Amino acid sequence: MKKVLKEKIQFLPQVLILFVFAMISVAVLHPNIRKNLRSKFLPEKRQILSTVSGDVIGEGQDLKVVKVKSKAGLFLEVYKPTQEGFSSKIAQIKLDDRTDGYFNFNGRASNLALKDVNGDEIAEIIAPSFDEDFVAHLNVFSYNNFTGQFELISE
Ligand SMILES: [Ca+2]
Repeated sequence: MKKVLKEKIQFLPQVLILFVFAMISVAVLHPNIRKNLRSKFLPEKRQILSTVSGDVIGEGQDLKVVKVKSKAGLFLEVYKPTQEGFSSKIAQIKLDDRTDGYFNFNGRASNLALKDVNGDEIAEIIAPSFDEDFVAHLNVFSYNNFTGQFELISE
């Protein structure tokens, strides 16, 4: 009887190791746990939804407009090419809505487009989105030369 108890105690460290190993395996294999662990260790996921190029500030140079989705919401980012061949971010605009949207642009479904809508010969950025009630919004941003900012000109 005493011998059996002693053997059980001897096995205890091995059982503990097995138990810890099993816990780690569950954490690695279970998608939800893995997702939670990953979100704690990795930087915020950034998804590029769409990219267009055009002269959106009227300087005769094509700028790159990127529609981005991240945990913080929907964003438009505007990049200007530099002489060194890189591009520098000149604007980051946060959209009020969090869900990407599409609209009919020149007969095609588009989630980002450039078009001069106010007739000043400078293209506006058109970025559709959906609000929490799934109501579609067509966000139109125009560059203001005086403030150096992109301003929402649609409702
Ligand atoms: Ca315009």
